[in-house]
Amino acid sequence: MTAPHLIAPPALVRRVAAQDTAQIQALDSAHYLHPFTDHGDLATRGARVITRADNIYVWDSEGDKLLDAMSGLWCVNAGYGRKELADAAYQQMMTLPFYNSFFQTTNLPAVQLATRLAALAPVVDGRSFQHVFFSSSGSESNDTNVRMVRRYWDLLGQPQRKVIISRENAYHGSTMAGASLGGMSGMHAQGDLPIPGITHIGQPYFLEGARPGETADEFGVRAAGWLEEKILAVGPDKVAAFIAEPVQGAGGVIIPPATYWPEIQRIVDRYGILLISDEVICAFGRLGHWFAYEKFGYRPDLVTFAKGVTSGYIPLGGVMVGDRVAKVLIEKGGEFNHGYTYSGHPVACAVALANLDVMEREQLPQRVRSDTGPYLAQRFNALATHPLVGSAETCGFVAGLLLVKNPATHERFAPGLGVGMLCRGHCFRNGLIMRAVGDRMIIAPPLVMTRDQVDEMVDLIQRCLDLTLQDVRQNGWMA
Ligand code: PXG
Repeated sequence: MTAPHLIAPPALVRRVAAQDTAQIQALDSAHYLHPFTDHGDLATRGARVITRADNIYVWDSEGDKLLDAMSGLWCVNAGYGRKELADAAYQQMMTLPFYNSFFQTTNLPAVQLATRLAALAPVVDGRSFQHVFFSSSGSESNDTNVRMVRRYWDLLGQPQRKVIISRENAYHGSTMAGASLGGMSGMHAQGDLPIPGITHIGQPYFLEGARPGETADEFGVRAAGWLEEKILAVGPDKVAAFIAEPVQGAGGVIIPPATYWPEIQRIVDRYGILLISDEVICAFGRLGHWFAYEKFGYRPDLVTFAKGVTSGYIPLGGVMVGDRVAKVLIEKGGEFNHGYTYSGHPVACAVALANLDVMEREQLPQRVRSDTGPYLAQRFNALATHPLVGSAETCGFVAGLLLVKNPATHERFAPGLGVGMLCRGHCFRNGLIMRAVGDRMIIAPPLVMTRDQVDEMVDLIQRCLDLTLQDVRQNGWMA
């Protein structure tokens, strides 16, 4: 593997003096409203100030080094400190920093990226993705999806087909449409969501949803069956599309049973509804493939992407538009009254092209698929024997483990105890960034991680689990 390069040598990186931290934190809470944050609470603690990063590590303003097992926010697939991505942005800014793609104009990086993505997206059963619609984020891309599927059915003379079915505990973004498609009750509770025409079914979470004695395969078929029940309840002629993440990310790395996706495919085919694969997290090597639908073998009509397409170096998202939808939009559509100022932004597209160069040259998806992914599985799955862990699973380079009171019975801790947050605190203090979603601890490491670094990460996780176990026992929360 080529060693990643620092964008600037450490000596040139502006060091934040230790005494600056408090000042930055004060300005932060005075002026900066953070996403998904309780600001009253943040003001009392002070935000951690991240100052620089390289490879799989980030540093804070106190000089602490952290192994970033979350790739920023599921996005820095190629790792930090990639000079060629920075160079691509610089070159493009000096050549053409911006031009729009409205009014019958285009730009070279956008054309090149669309062409390259069309070639990368696998053809399944003769269905290919020859077209791309660009946005700047996953949320915007899912707004595009809502407008595009409704337009598609309008053009086919079925304007009553408006309903999009999604799943509880899904995450599809934070715009009005994104949050509505998502199945997060806390988001729906703020702002009168979901918007009309969006409805949800249960998630394929075996540990939570299975009946006593039911196998994972049986549960997978039953969970997919909820889609058919919902289609019948809504009325098959009113359903436009089903949207789902291949593996739920923000919901806590929920990996569906092997039987789930084939059964979903059977159902969407039977009723002729469109299938949207939201691969904002799962594409670009995260599950060991360029696109995750290939791993599970289903045939989406639309694929949402963002994050990993630029390894998070610059905002870019979009929708891969399959032949079925593209044909109708192009041949019957006339003008599609939708688009963003930054659709096909030349700098973002140039960075994406450089990122794809890195990923192809270093064969990152293949490495995850056949080398580091299986190695992570082997090391991570062994954590299931820890006295605090009820289950530990991986899929490519995402992984989750459930902290439980009793691993034999999977008895949970009372939700108010916050055992996941306790564990997350130990991780931060021990140099590891790992997320807690309730009592599920989750990771999505940079795809450049080596086997040695997998060892380093899993050893840190093990230590933090031990420390959490100590606390839990001291508090009398388990025997
Ligand atoms: N779809 C999926 C599957 C996502 O994971 C989005 C859409 C929205 O993308 P943008 O770029 O608009 O944020 C996402 C984003 C978390 C977390 O807590 C996850 C995301 C965003 C913020 C927090 O894990 N995923």
